[in-house]
Amino acid sequence: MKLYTYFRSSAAYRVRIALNLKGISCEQVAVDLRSGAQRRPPYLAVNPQGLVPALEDGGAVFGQSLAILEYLEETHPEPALLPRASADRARVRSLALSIACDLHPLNNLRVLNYLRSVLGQDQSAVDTWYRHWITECFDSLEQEAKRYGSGRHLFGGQVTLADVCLVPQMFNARRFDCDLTSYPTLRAISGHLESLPEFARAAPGAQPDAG
Ligand SMILES: N[C@@H](CCC(=O)N[C@@H](CS)C(=O)NCC(=O)O)C(=O)O
Repeated sequence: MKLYTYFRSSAAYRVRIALNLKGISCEQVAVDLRSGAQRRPPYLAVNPQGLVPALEDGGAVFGQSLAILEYLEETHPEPALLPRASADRARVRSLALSIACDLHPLNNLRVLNYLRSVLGQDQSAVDTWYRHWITECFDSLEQEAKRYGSGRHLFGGQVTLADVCLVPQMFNARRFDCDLTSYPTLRAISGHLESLPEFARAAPGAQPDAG
């Protein structure tokens, strides 16, 4: 397998965590988002969506971290990152999607660049935008974490796809100096997960292209 990744990409960070949890060895190819490599022909030939991550396996290449996570879950079922019962699986997907579909796309690099360069917003306005969407998502996620989590996981007592999405999003929130004092449950869960070797090895600072 080959993963097209960038150290600070939270979507790629999700996939790195899942690969580590499932013990899958994978070649990593760095795509430098700072220089715009994701929008140049060599990478567009790999992934026409122009975003990282992309995963190559057995001649197939596809993007979208959630599709990749589901693929890994189907091809390498152990350890399972989705619970067994259908309602529990739906809950975990719902938690993961609230981050991956409702929050992350609003704060993506290309959106922030568009706010700055096309709509002429200054850094303070961009930061306000960023923090607003973090708050919108984390307010509800904190309540759901209390309701469905164990204090160490967003759902139940095992690592799930929801946790795989949470930790990179917490990293992003800290990077943008978001105030996380209102989210003690999310902070406790993330703190626990980040101490696990599979999460630690996937962290941005531990990647070869970090810098
Ligand atoms: N929904 C996609 C989002 C992928 C995505 O937004 N990746 C970001 C990095 S986290 C990216 O490549 N951004 C490049 C850009 O905005 O130009 C996924 O989950 O894979």
